[in-house]
Amino acid sequence: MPIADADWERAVALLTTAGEVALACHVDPDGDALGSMLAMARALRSRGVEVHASWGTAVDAPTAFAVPPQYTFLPDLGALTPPSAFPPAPALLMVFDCASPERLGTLAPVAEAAGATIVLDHHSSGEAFGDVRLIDAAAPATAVLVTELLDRLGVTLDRGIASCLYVGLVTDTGRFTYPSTTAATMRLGARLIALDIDHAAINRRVWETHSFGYLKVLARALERAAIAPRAGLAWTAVSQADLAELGVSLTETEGLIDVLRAVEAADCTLVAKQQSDGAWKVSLRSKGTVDVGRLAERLGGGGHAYAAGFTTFDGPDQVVARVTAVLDGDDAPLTAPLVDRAGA
Ligand SMILES: [Mn+2]
Repeated sequence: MPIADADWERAVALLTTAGEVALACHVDPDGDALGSMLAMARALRSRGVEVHASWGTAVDAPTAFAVPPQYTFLPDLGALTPPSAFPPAPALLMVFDCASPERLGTLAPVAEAAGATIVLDHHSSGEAFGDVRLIDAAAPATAVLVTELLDRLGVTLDRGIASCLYVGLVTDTGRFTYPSTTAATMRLGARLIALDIDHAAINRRVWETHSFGYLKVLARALERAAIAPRAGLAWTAVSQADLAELGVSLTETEGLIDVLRAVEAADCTLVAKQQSDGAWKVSLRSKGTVDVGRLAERLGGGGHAYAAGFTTFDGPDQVVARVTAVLDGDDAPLTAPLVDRAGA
């Protein structure tokens, strides 16, 4: 459902009077979470607002506060606030790309304590939270919603803001290839490129630059990949041992699932990645037949029709058994057309 004008206006009113704003995105930020938050931070600073921008870590699995290597070219990273210095009870908090307060990890209590919270997100599932909810499940990226908010605030997009928004857009649309991509998505891409961003360098850095260790992790993951033919599922797993032996961080393995996704025999792709606390973070992708968002919900997680996930302490074999049981069942979650491409 599109966001009501009244909600946009409430967000604009809160932001127009705020002298200080705290911004947070989800733990283990991806390109959209990070790009959306950094774009907003830069825009607010250009208006003279004092900004604190950060993200927490998983409550049970503390990790260092570090920008994933593929995003270290983004502007203003030096102005990020470590989570330990984040204001515990800001008058105004903005939350990006976060379907539930849990996804804020160690910063979740801030959403409780804040005077007002504005949530910008495009996940269809999750626990409703926040005072002003700018949520559009049809939006291909949170960065699209940030752009609309900046337009409504009358912010002129500079090259830095445009680079941040472009990273959010290009990562969550899989370089404009996922079904959520519409004519409007391409028009926004064109608008950002017209602002003289170095889109070729951004794409090379985000998609085509890896450590040698990552290629070795990829080789292991592909070696152990398997297909469950009846369910149409291709799957693999990456353990903490793989990562430790090859000196690779979890955030570096974000693109692994896209490699596996190429398997023709599979409509559905699953990658289980072991977290530092031993839990397995399970990512799911669909090429269109299965609604993996609803699949993930049945297994305690959530997400979008085409990209979703859940976390469990069960090992990969048990995870695959549970997922294939749902996919092989009579009431397997199938997709309905999500996007009105002609209208967008
Ligand atoms: Mn997103």
